[in-house]
Amino acid sequence: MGAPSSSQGFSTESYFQTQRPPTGLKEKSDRMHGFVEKWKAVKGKKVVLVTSGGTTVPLESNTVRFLDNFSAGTRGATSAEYFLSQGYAVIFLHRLHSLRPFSRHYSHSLNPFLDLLSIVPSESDSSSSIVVSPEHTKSLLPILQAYHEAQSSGSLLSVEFQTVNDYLWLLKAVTASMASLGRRGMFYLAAAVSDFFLPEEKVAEHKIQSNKGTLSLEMDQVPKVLKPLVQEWTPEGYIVSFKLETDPQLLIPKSRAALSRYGHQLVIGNELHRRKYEVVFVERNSHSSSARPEKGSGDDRIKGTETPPIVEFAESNKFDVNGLVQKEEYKEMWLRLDDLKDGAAVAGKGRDGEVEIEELIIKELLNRHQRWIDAKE
Ligand code: 9Z3
Repeated sequence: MGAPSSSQGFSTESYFQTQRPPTGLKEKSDRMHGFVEKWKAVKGKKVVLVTSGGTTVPLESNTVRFLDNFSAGTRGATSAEYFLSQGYAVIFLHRLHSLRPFSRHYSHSLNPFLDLLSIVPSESDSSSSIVVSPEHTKSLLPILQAYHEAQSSGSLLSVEFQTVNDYLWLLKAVTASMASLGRRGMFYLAAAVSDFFLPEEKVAEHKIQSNKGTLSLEMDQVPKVLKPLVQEWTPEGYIVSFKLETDPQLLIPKSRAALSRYGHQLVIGNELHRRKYEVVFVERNSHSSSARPEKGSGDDRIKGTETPPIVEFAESNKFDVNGLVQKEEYKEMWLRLDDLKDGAAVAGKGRDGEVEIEELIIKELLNRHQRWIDAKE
């Protein structure tokens, strides 16, 4: 089958029929499959797929140039840590060289790890040892303990992608494995996935030469794989997608549109500049019709959160001709850190002890995921 014309766009099916799988797909898929099978055998263990970081779109097959986006993978790496701390087994599907759980606290730009270390000269000979300076030990200790715990229990599997094509193939493969978990599987799709790509047949083989003057590109739309993911690949998984906007006015309408289009459980909306301090959970009201009805989702209060965030519920009501309240189809819940400082960035908890919004997000998701599991029983 040939590739569709640009005007038709790629369906998910035609995408996977025409675009080649990345090298290493089988090995990575097998690792993810083995991980899922291992944890499936542990009664009650929940498994989450966390996708993280940006996808690239190569302009040349011998790639010198590619399109990229801003995401460093902070949301994904931070969230993975909190999922681990809540007892989940985590598949961390992330962009090559993006931030990772635990090591993210010591990124070379924010907190270079060499700055943590001191040299202790030996008194007897020329050998010296290296220690973590006392002022850093307190903050490093819990991170190191959690890291060792994840290592020794084998509850974190990290798998890398680079291009949007890698991402799509890996997502499909891991979803096929996770489907067998039924409702115990959660999908937390935080990667910043390109909306556009260049199909194989449009990609130049060699470095594009600049002597032709301007460069024009016509890109195709990346197929909306969330639809088959929700409706065919894993009909029982608990699926959380993220919606990123820069225009705050669009955040809720677009999040609602995604829910109605794909029929999954939850969209977490975030605006680019405020994403570290506020997000909005957009869900269907439990009484409204849905492809995947969510039972018992009426009580959305935060439970067990040590530092309460500012939470707002917005459930706008309409009135019918008789003046009776008609519930809207969607509801929104804002999670906000209360230490907003004129839009200044809030540093990660590992360094200065601040609350991170991902902690609040994951605590909320725990409740929702559990209700999703319980609704089946
Ligand atoms: C997000 O919205 C993530 O929260 C961020 C995290 C990418 C903003 P950082 O890495 O940023 O912590 O700096 N992810 C999803 C973005 C996305 O591609 N969403 C699609 C869309 O908005 C829908 S799946 O259309």
